[in-house]
Amino acid sequence: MTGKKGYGMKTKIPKSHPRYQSLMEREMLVEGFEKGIVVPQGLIAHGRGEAFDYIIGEKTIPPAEKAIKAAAALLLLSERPVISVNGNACALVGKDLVMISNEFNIPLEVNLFYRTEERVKKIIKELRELGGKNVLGEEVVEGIPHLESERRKVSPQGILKADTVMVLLEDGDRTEALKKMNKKVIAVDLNPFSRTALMADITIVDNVTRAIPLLRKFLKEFSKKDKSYLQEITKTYNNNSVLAESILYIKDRLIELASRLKEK
Ligand code: PTJ
Repeated sequence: MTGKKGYGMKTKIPKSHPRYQSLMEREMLVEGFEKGIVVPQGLIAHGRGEAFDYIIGEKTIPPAEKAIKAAAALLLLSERPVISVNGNACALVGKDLVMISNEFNIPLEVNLFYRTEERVKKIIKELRELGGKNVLGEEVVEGIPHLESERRKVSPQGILKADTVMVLLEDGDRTEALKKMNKKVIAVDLNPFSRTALMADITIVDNVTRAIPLLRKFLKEFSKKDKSYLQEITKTYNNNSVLAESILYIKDRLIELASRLKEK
């Protein structure tokens, strides 16, 4: 990858670099920032995510895979699922989200914490240029009660009437508010301690760049299964115990890394 103008893609990042994937994600965010899709705060939020990703070993850990399977089953069982897209999600996994949306008839709704109408338009345009057929978020109502942030503005065709909302890199308040509206919430958040992670019905503790392609794979696989198979997955899924598994995974990994150092 070599570069255009601006901050992004200036430096050639060799594919052999041990941190190639992580560095490329930064480039995607910087490019999104230059296009006006990602906010500067989004760059900081990604840094927090990176730290957790480093700790889990930058791979999809078994509890995350369990949560992704449950998310695929729930999305297929839901009558009106919606995927909420913010700036970071668009920059990192816009194309994958568009493919999921088109293939499984799940609308994408642009919903921003740092909302400006200009940014909403830019993100909608980007998702449409990536092929998105059902992208909402421009015509909104103040639909989420007791939520003061800009995220309260939702589409009457999308999040307002959704039974399941998938949120990526989220702040905790809206998850709580969506739960109060009796909606099911699926969250992707590398931080297993965040309020979003604790409040959601299904929390995927994984990087969106791995979780979303894997979700697509399970959606494809599960769309061939019957309803009772999917219901069994959602019925037996327990988010608290899966979250606990993620935290214990981190604990065991840290102990192992520390013991290896001591043995040296
Ligand atoms: O585009 P906007 O205006 O809606 O703003 C988006 C941000 C991300 C700035 C906004 O939602 C925000 O401030 O989020 P928070 O409260 O910082 O929460 C983001 C969460 O996502 C944190 O818990 C991070 O650990 C986590 N995170 C960051 N990068 C990733 C991630 N989780 C999964 N994959 C990532 N790549």
